[in-house]
Amino acid sequence: MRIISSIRAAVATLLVLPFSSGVSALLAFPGAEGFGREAVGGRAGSVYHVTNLDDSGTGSFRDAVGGSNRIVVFDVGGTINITDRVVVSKNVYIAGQTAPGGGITIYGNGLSWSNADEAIVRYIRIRMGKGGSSGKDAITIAEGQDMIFDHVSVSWGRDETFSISGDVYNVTVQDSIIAQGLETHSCGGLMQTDHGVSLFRNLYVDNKTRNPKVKGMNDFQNNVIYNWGGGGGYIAGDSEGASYANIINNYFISGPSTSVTAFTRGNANFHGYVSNNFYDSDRDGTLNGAALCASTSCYSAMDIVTEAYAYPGPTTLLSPADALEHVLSGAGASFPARDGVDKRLVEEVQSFGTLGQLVSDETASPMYGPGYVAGGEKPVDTDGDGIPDEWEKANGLDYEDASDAMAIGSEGYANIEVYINSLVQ
Ligand SMILES: *[C@@H]1O[C@H](CO)[C@@H](O)[C@H](O)[C@H]1NC(C)=O
Ligand SMILES: *[C@@H]1O[C@H](CO)[C@@H](O)[C@H](O)[C@H]1NC(C)=O
Ligand SMILES: CC(=O)N[C@H]1CO[C@H](CO)[C@@H](O)[C@@H]1O
Repeated sequence: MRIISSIRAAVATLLVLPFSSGVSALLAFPGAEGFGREAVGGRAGSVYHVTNLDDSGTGSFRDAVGGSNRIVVFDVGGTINITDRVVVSKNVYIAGQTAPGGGITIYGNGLSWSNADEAIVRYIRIRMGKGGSSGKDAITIAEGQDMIFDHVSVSWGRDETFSISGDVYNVTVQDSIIAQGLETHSCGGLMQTDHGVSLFRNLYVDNKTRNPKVKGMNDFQNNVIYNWGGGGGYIAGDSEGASYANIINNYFISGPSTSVTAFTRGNANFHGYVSNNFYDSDRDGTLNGAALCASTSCYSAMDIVTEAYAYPGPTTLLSPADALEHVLSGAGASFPARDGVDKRLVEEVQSFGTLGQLVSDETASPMYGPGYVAGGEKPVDTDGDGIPDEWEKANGLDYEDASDAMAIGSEGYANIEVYINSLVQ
């Protein structure tokens, strides 16, 4: 098994080649992978401090992401309640890992990254909820290019929870939790674009259907899918349009709501390279899945192809069991710590079949809304450039000179990026 995994990892690495431009462009951050791995974020811009939990106005999250070319850092932690949807601008790096206390939760409505090219989004919770706009997603991307979502927790979408649909190029969603689309639609999300979506090491949990629904060009590796409902787990296209997907080393686990098998609604237009996807269907409280057979009987009626598509894969391909362990220990906004919602979701998966439920109101038992997120204290930052004094001193910067934060260092990153990325390496 280990040898097979490492051969696969080597193959995955080779597969990157056809997609590199020759000059190796800078990764969005160390560890960025897949189609969205070269997103630039706010590197050529300035630092914006979120200084309050207000819905709008100076120092608010809405104001922070409303302008382009920004690296957004958080001087406060806690829950930001939003009434209207938030629209994110181009070239914004949202560095949720900088928030003190329990980190940041955005609650009450959803966010749009449509046309927010070059987005980097890390360690933040987006929990839409029943008060959000009817018929809208918790996260929507309808147009745009080069975006990476890393360690994001997204839940309670009223339409889809995380939806990429339309003229969208080169997006990655990695190490994230996509959970509990609200009834009655209860959807994990559409992932449909002909121009590249990578989904690596994510947890899809408690959605009736579309966990996800894939169309177009898609790379689905090392994900964990738990407690999908009668609408389906991985929906293979279900359409006329052609799809070309890798589906490798994922782990599907049935829960109390699961009534259909892992793959549904495939047809001959859906071309899938499938390898070593595990399925634990017995809901017996222990993890004991096995690899799905590599034939159409296990993969709906998709067209199974023999060679993987040459998409930019994960640097390290995990076995399905290791992927599960990795996802349970770290997926979602897990720094500085997971919130009560994600803890509950992870416990559901760890019940291996017995916990998990219908949610049409996130404030009712057993979820109790977004929960309490501690505020915390930001570290001392004399020049107010977003980099704490202690780190500036330890790394040869001047803690009384704010201009060094956006200066580009030898690796090609702005100094503040080196700091914010170091928090979570
Ligand atoms: C998407 O990425 C591929 C390779 O990674 C690149 O060739 C293509 O130009 C990118 N498309 C856009 C619109 O950025
Ligand atoms: C946001 O709403 C939640 C309850 O839904 C509450 O606990 C929290 O204090 C609110 N946050 C702010 C900043 O008002
Ligand atoms: C959270 C949620 O909506 N879960 C759904 C999962 O699917 C089952 C079966 O369709 C539904 O009953 C659940 O509501």
